[in-house]
Amino acid sequence: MTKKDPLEIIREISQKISKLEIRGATKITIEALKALREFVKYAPKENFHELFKDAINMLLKSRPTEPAMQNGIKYVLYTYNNLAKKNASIDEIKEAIEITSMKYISMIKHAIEKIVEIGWKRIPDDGTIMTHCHSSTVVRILIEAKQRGKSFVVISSETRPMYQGRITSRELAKSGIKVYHIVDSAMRWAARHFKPDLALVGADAITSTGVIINKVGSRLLALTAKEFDIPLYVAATLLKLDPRTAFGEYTPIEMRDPSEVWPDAPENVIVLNPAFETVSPEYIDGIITEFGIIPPSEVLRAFKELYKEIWQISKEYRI
Ligand code: RI2
Repeated sequence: MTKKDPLEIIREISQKISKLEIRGATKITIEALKALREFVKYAPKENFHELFKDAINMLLKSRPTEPAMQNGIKYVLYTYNNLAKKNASIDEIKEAIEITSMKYISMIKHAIEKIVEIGWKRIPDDGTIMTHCHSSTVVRILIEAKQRGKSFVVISSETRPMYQGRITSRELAKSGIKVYHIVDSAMRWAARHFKPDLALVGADAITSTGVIINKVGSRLLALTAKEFDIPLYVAATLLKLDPRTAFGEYTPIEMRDPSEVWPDAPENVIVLNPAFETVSPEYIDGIITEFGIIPPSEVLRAFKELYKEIWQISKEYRI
């Protein structure tokens, strides 16, 4: 085995996550946990505890609005703490970290499979669907619906400043789905013009009261959907629920580098770049989760039922 700097593995992934080279809540989660597995392979026994804590902190800081990743990391951390308390050997600890990381990865993959299985049936045949940004969950639902023989059109907004909407449009078009690609500010125009049957977005975070946090522009879509009576659905695993919100805290909204919006903005122009925004429960007709399609008011109950262990851990680790 060639020697690798274990913290370098984590640093590299964290930077890729911060720079959006790895992006999308589900992908970030899987890659962060894979990196932890890789880290333990190379971490030396002598200062393992110290390095492990640095690795965890680096990953947690990479993107603040990603509870699916944070829940996974807490899950691994819990295993680590239990064994460290019992003075388990480093080999035992390493093995347990690897197993727990893999377990969480398969939990999230399994959750997405279930969501796709449920979600494709909601796609209206011969209908028009509006979406925003790039959610791998939403794209998978749409592709599944297409493969099951449904015919529909998707309106995809470009998602300034990083244009994730182009990824959506490209992936859907490649799967033979007809796509209309619009600028974000044409959302209302598109809704009036096409009279869509459904709006469907992903989520980065879900709060304990069923508020959804998703790419900035999602609330504009929600307001548009409300105005034209278009049902709005959110497709997201309950692993994106931020348990801290049940204990009084807010999910932080990531403010990104202004240069993504305007790299050479003139002096005295203050460029703001919030990455996400909230969509309140009153705009949401249903959340397509691995538990089924549920109203926002049911998310905490469903999370507690499905992920008992993670809920217990979150009560202990309010990080
Ligand atoms: P999946 C993305 O954030 C979008 O906001 C998308 O709706 C969300 O992650 C969920 O994506 P970003 O990483 O987990 O582009 O469904 O900032 O792939």
